[in-house]
Amino acid sequence: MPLTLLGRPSSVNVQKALWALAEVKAAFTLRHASAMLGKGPEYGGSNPEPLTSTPEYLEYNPTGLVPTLIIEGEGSKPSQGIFESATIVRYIARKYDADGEVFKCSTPEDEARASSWMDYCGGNLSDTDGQIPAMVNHSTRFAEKDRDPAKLAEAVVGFSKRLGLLEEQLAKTQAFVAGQEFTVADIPVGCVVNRYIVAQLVLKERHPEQPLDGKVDTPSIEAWYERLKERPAFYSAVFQSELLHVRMKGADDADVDLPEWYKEYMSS
Ligand SMILES: N[C@@H](CCC(=O)N[C@@H](CS)C(=O)NCC(=O)O)C(=O)O
Repeated sequence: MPLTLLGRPSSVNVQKALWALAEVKAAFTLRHASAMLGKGPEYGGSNPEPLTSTPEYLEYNPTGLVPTLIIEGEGSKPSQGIFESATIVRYIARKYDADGEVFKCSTPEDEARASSWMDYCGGNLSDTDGQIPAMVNHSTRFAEKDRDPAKLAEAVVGFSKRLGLLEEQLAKTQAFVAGQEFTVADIPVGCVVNRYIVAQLVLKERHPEQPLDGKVDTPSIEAWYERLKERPAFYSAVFQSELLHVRMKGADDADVDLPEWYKEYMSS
């Protein structure tokens, strides 16, 4: 069944869907959709009537947010929209990796272990008094005159203090979020942590003088993050998307096959 993903690769939640689709090598069409298109300095033009507020879009995703995955209807079967990034990731795993070759979640208990961390990521870990948006706003989304390296550093330091549980878990597993194997849990958590790591790359390259006083060390998270970077699907769908989003060098020098949607995004 043909798939269409609606969203923008600069969204941390869309990156989750892009990464999962790339892991299972599912064919899909990316259609750019966002209420933000035209608003931030990274986008040209204006978009007073975004696709995401049309009745057609809201039929598929009543939240009006991105991502939305559309399973195109066939014959008498109507198209179906799936929303909420964690649900999209779980659907992709179930549908395109039924044998658990990529995501090692074969029993209901494995699935529940992974799901706990996904829900934790969507709840407590991401509910951060604006730290996650601040990381991207002060790296790229705000007009240059409104970006404040001190605020960027404050968001990074604040978020590092929220990573205690995850650091403990990864120190225990010494491998992946839900245990010894890569699972769907690594996807949402990896996308959020990627934003945090890339914010630090921005600080290092553009504001090396900016102190990061109080930042908590997270060695097990960093070791896991390096393991994620070895996965071509993560590298292009998440790491490179974010580098491109914040206009950092190195976005196109990876030794991996870039997906078609990514090449189009780069040249748009
Ligand atoms: N809980 C939702 C949150 C979705 C969400 O907040 N998406 C943001 C982008 S990260 C959004 O749609 N922003 C407005 C837009 O881009 O139109 C999910 O995980 O899918």
